[in-house]
Amino acid sequence: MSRHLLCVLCLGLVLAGLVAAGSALATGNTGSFTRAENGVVDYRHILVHRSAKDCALPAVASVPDSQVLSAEWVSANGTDPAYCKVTGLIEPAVRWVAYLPAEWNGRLYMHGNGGNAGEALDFEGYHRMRLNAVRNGFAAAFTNTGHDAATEPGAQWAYNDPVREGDYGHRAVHVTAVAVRALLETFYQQPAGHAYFDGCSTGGRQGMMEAQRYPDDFDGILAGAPVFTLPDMLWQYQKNSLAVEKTPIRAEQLARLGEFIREHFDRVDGLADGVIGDPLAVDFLPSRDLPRAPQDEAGFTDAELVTLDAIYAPVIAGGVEIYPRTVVGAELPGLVYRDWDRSQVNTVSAWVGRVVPNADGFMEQPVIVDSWFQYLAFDEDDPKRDWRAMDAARDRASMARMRGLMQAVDPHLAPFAARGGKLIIYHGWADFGVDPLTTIAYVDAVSTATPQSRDEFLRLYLVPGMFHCSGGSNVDSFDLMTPLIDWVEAGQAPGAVTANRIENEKITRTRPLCAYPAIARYNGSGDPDRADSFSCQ
Ligand SMILES: [Ca+2]
Repeated sequence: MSRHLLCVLCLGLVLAGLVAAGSALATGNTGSFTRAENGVVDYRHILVHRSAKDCALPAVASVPDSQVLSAEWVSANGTDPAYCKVTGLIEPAVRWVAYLPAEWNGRLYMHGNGGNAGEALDFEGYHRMRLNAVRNGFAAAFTNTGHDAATEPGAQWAYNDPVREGDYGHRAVHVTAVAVRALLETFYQQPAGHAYFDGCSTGGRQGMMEAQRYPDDFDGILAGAPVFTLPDMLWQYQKNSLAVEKTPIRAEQLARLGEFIREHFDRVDGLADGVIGDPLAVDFLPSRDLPRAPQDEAGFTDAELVTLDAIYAPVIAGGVEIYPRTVVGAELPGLVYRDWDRSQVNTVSAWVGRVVPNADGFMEQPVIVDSWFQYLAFDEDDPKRDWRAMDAARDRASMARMRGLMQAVDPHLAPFAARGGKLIIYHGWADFGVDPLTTIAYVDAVSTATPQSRDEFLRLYLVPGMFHCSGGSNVDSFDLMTPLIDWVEAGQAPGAVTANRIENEKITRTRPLCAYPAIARYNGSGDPDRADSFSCQ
């Protein structure tokens, strides 16, 4: 009976993990091309026309190093334009899909993956991203990175498989970009004039990897909330998971924590709006600052304060900081979308489902660290490895090979900059899954490592209150792709970009996103829900 119960729990955990992976898939920001009319470059101008007769398999089958598996003409339907859908395979298991529009603007758009990747090529959220690009005239491409998450969930697919680890790490996006460029040249009888990459989370890491390793693949790269310090980020997840396993954070205590932070730190940026606009100006240590039980009946116990101190602390291994401290902001409730559907929304803290159980009792961080520590973080895999028993100071050296495959921390972007490449990175200040301080540290490192002025090829936009890639307590809908294209093709460097908060399909707030290190400051008067009441300073 107890064994049966355990299995039911096991299954529940696996299913919860799949559900979480599904939602992580769709955490990509979907604002690209939404402000096309603001662009200097008219990328909706059509250069080449194709029809169903051009979409026969023999006609598109010749792609070097790639097997073309299918070609299917998809007729226009309502607002969806007609396109030729082509799928292919690059050995050993990198599957790709490309949508080639009947009316082509001469450009390639490729979007990235989420979480552990391995998504189905027809996954609805990504299909919609590609259609969005096709609607604007782009050919659109995507790869599963060389494994299938449906048959091998979590990181199991990487068990003793360095080839697929390398495909997921960096190779799959590159070889797909090369293959689809060749396909475009065959189909349209002319090469793509410009190519763009758009990804968040794992997709953000892929974008940075492309700029660092394969600088010729893309002219413009939009990289959101990049998970680029793998596998070191997992030590942060391990630290948090050990802490909450010992003393959990109860839901009512998380609410009190959020309330304390709002009450004490919301105004630090000059405006009480429920958004921590300048987290770097906040100094917070739970055991020093929070009210204590039992003196305060709504206070925190000593054990709870130990857990909270651990969550906010950096990871130090052998005297070296290998992952930064946690900034405040993610505790506050904000919008969380269900899968790719922004109309299905929940309002919770970003801690929920990560280090505090969600309604299904699921927490993502221990599940991720468990699977990755067994199959994808260490140079030697071990399905019996207990994530709790690992020690960063002792065991981090055993990640050297995997760091080489997974991390995208090389700040030397000179080749990318020299060929005219432009990189825009964005990151939510209230991203509890991937610390925005890692991204800031990278951008600062690029400034010193690359001879060209960083202003000429790299922008960072930090989004106050935004969770991982989207959602949160502030604005989260913005089009950085249109300014990126203007930068690449018209030499117009991006400045402040207006972002929206959208609720029930209505814009309820606009704010400027400022290029780092500037911060959007309230002017002291005017509607706080209007972007023109703020200045980048
Ligand atoms: Ca504020």
